[in-house]
Amino acid sequence: MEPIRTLEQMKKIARELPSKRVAVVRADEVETMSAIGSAVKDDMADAVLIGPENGIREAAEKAGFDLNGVEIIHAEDDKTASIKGVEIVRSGRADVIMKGLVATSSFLHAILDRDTGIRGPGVLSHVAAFDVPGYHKLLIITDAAMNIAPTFDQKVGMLKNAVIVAKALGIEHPKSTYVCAKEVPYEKMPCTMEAARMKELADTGEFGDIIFDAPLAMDLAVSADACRIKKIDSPVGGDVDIIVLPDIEAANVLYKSLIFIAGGELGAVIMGANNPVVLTSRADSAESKLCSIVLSAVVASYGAEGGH
Ligand code: COD
Repeated sequence: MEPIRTLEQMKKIARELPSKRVAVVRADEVETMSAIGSAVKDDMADAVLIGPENGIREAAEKAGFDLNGVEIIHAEDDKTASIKGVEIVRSGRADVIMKGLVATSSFLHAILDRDTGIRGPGVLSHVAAFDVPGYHKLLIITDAAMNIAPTFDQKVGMLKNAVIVAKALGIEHPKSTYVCAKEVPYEKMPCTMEAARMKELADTGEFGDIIFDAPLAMDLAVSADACRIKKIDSPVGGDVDIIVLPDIEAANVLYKSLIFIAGGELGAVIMGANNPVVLTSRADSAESKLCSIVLSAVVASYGAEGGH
């Protein structure tokens, strides 16, 4: 499969794949309903909607989504809806779980529950694939929304999760880095030391057949001109696919800057659970919400079929 370079290409691939089923927790919200409705109408996903039934029907009417043939599971409150959603995914009746109007913490705790949840063996982390005017391909960043101050081991898990997303997008040898403020290890900047440690680990093959170089500053990761001017010869420089960021602040600032300054759209997914999880941000556009559903469906197809 050719690497997917834009979100439009990703949607085209999703239409060609067998539809994955998305369990939407508290679907009684117009924005969520519009996104899932667009994905269903455009043959990119199927849905099961969980939450107060009247609210779901009202939201669907406002979103212009015909619920004929769509399964609705009534659940009055956040906790019940979250538990039901997770149960449906656990039992294999859906492939992806999505957060609607439910509070983030109720939703994540149902997923993380050791007995009834769908947590996998590793870290859960947020992976966002950006389509940004001014960059020549998708730019994958992690973690802007889940891990607040990740340890080194959690960052290792974050990169592994992002690599799965890259591979699901057809990027066989994702060029990856840990972005810092400097491109040489420097004791006074702990991130640069950590990035150098990640490079040592990458050299042992811990991340599979990716191309890894770090530390790199942001300009060097995305700009070949910057590499030339600064005389940096890096196999990742100017052509990065995946960027690991030091913490949620750095990643969230980059995420919001790519949207609000650079005009980017994105698809995002929480990886590391047994199924992809969609957790959109209120700041995401309708298109980005749709692309998050589509990205999660593409990742679910990749997981289920061990490749597309
Ligand atoms: N991966 C795997 N397991 C995890 C993870 C993770 N990322 N986070 C927590 N767990 C497990 C723990 O091992 C433990 O077993 C259980 O879950 C509870 O762990 P706590 O007590 O550390 O977790 P909480 O409840 O304090 O916080 C977990 C959250 C994901 C809710 C927390 O990290 C958080 O609030 N993240 C930011 C979410 C957010 O607000 N995002 C939107 C704005 S950017």
